[in-house]
Amino acid sequence: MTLDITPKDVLIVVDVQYDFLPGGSLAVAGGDEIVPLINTLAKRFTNVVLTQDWHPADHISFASQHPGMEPFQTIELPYGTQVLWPDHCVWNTHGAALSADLDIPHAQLVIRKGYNRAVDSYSGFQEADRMTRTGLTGYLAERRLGKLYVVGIATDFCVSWTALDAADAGLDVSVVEDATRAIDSNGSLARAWANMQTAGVGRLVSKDILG
Ligand code: VGL
Ligand code: ZN
Repeated sequence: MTLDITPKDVLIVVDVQYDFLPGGSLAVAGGDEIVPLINTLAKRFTNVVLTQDWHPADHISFASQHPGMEPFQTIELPYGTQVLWPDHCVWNTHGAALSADLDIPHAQLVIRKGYNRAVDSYSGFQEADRMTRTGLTGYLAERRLGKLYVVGIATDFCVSWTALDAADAGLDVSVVEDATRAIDSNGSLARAWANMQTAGVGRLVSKDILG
């Protein structure tokens, strides 16, 4: 059965940026493969929101800021455990740009996140301190928008954190699995799906929408 996408539903396209695509500094395997599918899905939606990871060059999530530490190790920060990353998505660099292969001219909002040096922000809704809001909840409420469908990169970080926050806000949210790709560091992908299942996030494939 094909799902009925209404004019009130929203596709959230997470972090389809060069640094997360093959050749980028935090390349996610197969990230480029999902771009055509995301473009096809986006044509079914009246409302598309894009997110864009957008860090200052000295961002606290970068291993380069912590002498002796390597990417994918973790540190403890005031807001909790932080995975350290290669430098990525530094604002105004090519790596931070949205892929030019995205063909979604009708996208209406780009949420930038991770611009505060001392706090990471995987979710499109709030920073990792779980206090600082991006405004996306208010935008969706004011526009009276409905169900959310989340696609993009990376399934186990920015996609799942965005979906979990949406569920937490009481929104109806699903992840379209074949339109995502994962980093999968230290079991993060299995953990993300378990957390999403517990939170009531739907798990779909693109065929459920496209037929
Ligand atoms: C992301 C790690 C660091 C993501 C962003 O888009 O999933 N992952 N920054
Ligand atoms: Zn980042």
